[in-house]
Amino acid sequence: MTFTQLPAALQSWLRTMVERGSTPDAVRQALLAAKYEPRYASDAVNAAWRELVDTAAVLTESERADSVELLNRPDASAASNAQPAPAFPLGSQLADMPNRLQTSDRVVEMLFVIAAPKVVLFGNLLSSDECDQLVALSRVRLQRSSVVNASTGAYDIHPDRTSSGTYFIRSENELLQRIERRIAELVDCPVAHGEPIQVLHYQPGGEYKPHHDYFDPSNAGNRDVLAQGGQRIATLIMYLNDVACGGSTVFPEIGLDVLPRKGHAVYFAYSDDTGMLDARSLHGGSPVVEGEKWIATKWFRQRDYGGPGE
Ligand code: PD2
Ligand code: ZN
Repeated sequence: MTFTQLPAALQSWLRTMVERGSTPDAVRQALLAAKYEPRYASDAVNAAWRELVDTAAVLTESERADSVELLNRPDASAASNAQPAPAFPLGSQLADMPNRLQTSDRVVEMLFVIAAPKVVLFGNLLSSDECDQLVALSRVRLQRSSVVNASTGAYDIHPDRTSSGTYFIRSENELLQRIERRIAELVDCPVAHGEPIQVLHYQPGGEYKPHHDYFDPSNAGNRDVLAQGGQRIATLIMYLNDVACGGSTVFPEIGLDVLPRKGHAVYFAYSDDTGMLDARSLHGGSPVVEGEKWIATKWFRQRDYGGPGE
C-alpha cells in the first residue's frame, strides 16, 4: 500500500498526526481504537511514515512529547476535525447480511441495509406492548423539545424542532433495562455508551428539520457535550406508533424516507468507510400530516456516557 492509495480523508488525518510529531505507534493505536483493521492500520502508518516523515517539520523533543500527549488524551477526538470517528457499531453483524438478528430476548428483523451512509431498518425491535408502555410513561412528562446551540452550548427552544419530549434515566425501570440490553446486543455497542432514551411526540404539522446528530467539533459550544463520552457515532430511532400520514424520517442526501411503523426502528451511523464523519447522515423528521407520531431515540457515543440523564 502506498500513501497516495489511502482515502483522501485518512491521508489528511495521517499528515496532521505526522506534522504534530506523533509517534507511529501512537497513531497506530489511535487507528485501532477507531476500529480500523490491525493489518490496515499498520500498513497505513508505514505508508504514511515512508511518504511523510522526511518532509514533516522538525520538532523539538518537548513539542513531540506534547503532540503525543494530545493524541492520547481521552477526548482527542474533539481536538481536531481530522480525527477519524470510530468505525460504526453493528459492522460485524452486517457482513453476512442475515435476515434476522437474535438478541437474548427477541428476534429482530433486518429489512434493508444501505452501505453509505450506513442505514439499517429493523423490524420487530419492540413489541406493541413495549411501544404502548413507553408512550404511556412519557405522555405524563412531556416538555417542548430543545436543540443544542453550537455557539453557546445552551439547550434552546427552536422552530426547527416542533415536538415535545422526555428522557428516561438509563436503566430507569425494568422496561428500559430490557430494551437497552436488547439494543446494545443488536448493534454491538455497550449499554454504557448509550445516551438515555429520549421519547418524542409530534402533533400534526410537527417536524424536525434536517440536521446531523453528531456534534461539530469545531464549534466551541459543543465542547461540553463532547466531553461526556466523546462524539456521537450512531442513532437508533424507534417508532412507537403507526402514523396515518407523513412523519417519515427523511435522509435528503440519499433520497430516503423511512415511514414510521410501530415496533420498527431505523439505525444510522455517521462514519464513512475511512472512519470520518459522514455528512450524508443528514436526516430530519418530515411534518406529520395526519395523526400523531411517537418515537424513542437512542444515541451512541464513542465511550461511556456520563452526561445529563445519568
Ligand atoms: O422524528 C424523527 O423521525 C427524527 C428525525 C430526525 C428524529 C430525530 N432526528 C432525532 O431524534 O434525532
Ligand atoms: Zn436526529
